[in-house]
Amino acid sequence: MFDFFQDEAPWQEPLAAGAVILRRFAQYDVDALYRELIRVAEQAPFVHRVTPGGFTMSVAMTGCGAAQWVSGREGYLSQSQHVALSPLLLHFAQSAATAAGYPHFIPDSCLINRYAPDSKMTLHQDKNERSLSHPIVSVSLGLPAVFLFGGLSRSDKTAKVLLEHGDVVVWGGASRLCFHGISPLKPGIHPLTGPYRFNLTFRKAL
Ligand code: MD6
Ligand code: FE
Repeated sequence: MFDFFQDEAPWQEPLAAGAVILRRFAQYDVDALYRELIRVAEQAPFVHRVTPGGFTMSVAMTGCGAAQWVSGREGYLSQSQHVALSPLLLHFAQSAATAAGYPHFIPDSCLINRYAPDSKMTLHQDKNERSLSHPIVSVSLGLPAVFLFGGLSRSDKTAKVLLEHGDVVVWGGASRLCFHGISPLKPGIHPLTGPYRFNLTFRKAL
């Protein structure tokens, strides 16, 4: 076992109304979450999707659960053939949501993003979920990345926060439609994930 965290207790950092960073919340679950991610990717390999504008995304994606992301324009597709959202993932997401003040969150889907060096996520809103009254729980694994968190309009100023291995962001409520993104990933090697950053986002999509 690697001692990534030197037994630092988790702490919370408010990000915006309804949004909070749970620093190191996943510290005891990172190995199990990573194993789950590998298991999902063995059954549903990572792919680089093409955006509605015709650009191939630098981030590779997979996922599990009832709904899989298809593209910005098509939104979610309910799939009969899919990798199940495991009890471990479900319970993890619910405990993070509860810690952030959303005790009734029942996700049905988990999207998994893989960032290699220079991969980025341009500013976007997550608005394809059927009900926006549910929060999103986001877990970062591996290399650190700069997370951009803006307002309800694309041109709003963005806060820049570093998300590190084991950090969790939960947001809903007034912030649910805030624009956000990830700056190009700096190259590095992480003891668990090697040259990658992974991000798991749990949602109630359907
Ligand atoms: C990422 N995250 O952290 C990208 N979306 O790699 C997201 O796009 C995201 O972290 C909705 C809610 C939480 C997120
Ligand atoms: Fe997003």
